[in-house]
Amino acid sequence: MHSLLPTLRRTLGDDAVLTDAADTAGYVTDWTGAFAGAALAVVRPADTAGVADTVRLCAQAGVAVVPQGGNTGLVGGAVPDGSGGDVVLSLERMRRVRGLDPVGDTITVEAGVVLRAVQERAEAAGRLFPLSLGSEGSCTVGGTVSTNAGGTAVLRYGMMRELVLGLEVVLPDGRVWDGLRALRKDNTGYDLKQLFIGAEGTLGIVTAAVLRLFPATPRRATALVALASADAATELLPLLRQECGGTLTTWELLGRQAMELVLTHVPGARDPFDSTHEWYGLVELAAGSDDVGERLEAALHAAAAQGLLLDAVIAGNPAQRTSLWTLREGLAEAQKLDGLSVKHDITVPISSLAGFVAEVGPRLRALLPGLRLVTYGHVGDGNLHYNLSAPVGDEAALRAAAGELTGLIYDAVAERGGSISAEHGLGVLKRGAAATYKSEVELDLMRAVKRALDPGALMNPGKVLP
Ligand code: FAD
Ligand code: 2HG
Ligand code: ZN
Repeated sequence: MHSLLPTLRRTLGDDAVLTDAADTAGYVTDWTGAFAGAALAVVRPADTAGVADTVRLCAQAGVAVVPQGGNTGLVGGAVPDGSGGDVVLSLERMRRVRGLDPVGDTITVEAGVVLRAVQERAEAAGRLFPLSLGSEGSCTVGGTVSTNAGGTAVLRYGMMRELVLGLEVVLPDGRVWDGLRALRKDNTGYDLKQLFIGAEGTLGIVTAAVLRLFPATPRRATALVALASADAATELLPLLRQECGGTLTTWELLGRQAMELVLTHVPGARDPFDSTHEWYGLVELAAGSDDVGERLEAALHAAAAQGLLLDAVIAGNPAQRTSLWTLREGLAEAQKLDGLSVKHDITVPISSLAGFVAEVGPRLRALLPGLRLVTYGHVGDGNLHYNLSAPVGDEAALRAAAGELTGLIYDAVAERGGSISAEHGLGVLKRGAAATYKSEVELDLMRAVKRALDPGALMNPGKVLP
């Protein structure tokens, strides 16, 4: 037995240190099933002091630490490699809400608090915490900070980076940085919290955060629209902005193949249109007291008058709204249930997005006939999940062609000044591609930051940095 284990048990208590394979299995395999490793132990401290003790003891023993929240990440960042030599540090026992300030509109929460619990706590106080993802019932504050998560309300509220005011972080040497400030203005040199947001656990362990709250938006208007092309989706955006103003919260896109997967695999999913369409858009407006229903109808009439819409269904009640959202939020699960897929979480300038779709699809199908393009995403932010599913019954063909298909997609993204990761991060999945698509100067700066904060390279090794 590694000598670190009895020390960790003495310091944190026996129940905080898991080593049996049956107990650690859920922590060493990721949500997609594509990344599986092994751990020396899974350590579950109950407070910041326990996280600091764990990191310090691991550093002294030369053992690497892999931070983990809800383990819903999609790039293999939260699970250890196959060596069995690393410790997984789970924040799951750190679930306290430390405070809510209704005047300053902030909530201070520990890293293991699940996103939905933050939303619910804000709602109970008559406020809104707007980050919204399909995984919100399992993903955590620490994970969403560390991946700079996006989701379906970024158009209005921004990504997690824009929602964080302060952080508490355990540094790689075990010291605690108390940056839990609830200030909108703080120009005292480098904005250190931004280094840890999106760092995917490679620079330290987030133990708590101060998050921004917003006025509640109980009035909502939601519609699914049928579109002739991806072009129509990007052309509609300025119109929606103009007609809906600040109430426009969501503008999502789904291709027909995506719709088919969700109809096939998600119980209760139903196509609300009588005929099939190539593309669909999900639009939602939200407000405190505005009549968003009227605004949405006016916007859809204006869009139809300009020939941008083929059809539209407006949710008439909360159940119908849920049913429209199921078509969008069920997609990740549907594609997983369908079998092998290759994910591309990409972004290009919105004005280039339709051209990207029109050009790249046919080139991919020419490389692999029968390839299913499962395209969906946050079109209002220029972010597509440009995912691939195998030709029916031929996963081997997709496996064999995956490298070439991904290269073609990433080259086309780079040519348009886009990014190979819009919101999921680099993790293990994309760290090799980052070496190709990031400049030497950017990579040098990233390595310099890593060396400065984690000279022993013990924080989530093998992730993010090529
Ligand atoms: P984990 O998966 O546990 O970890 C993610 C990364 O953060 C890892 O590198 C890990 O080491 C690190 N980390 C975790 N906690 C800490 C911490 N306390 N300190 C330091 N590092 C830490 N993502 C989006 O952006 N938008 C979406 O719309 C979206 N939808 C999704 C839908 C589904 C169905 C699923 C399964 C995933 C989706 N995701 C989405 C991806 C994922 O949910 C997010 O990346 C989320 O932020 C991960 O949170 P987590 O707590 O599960 O983190
Ligand atoms: C979403 O927007 C998520 O549904 C998941 O970011 C995307 O699974 C995916 O590729
Ligand atoms: Zn997404």
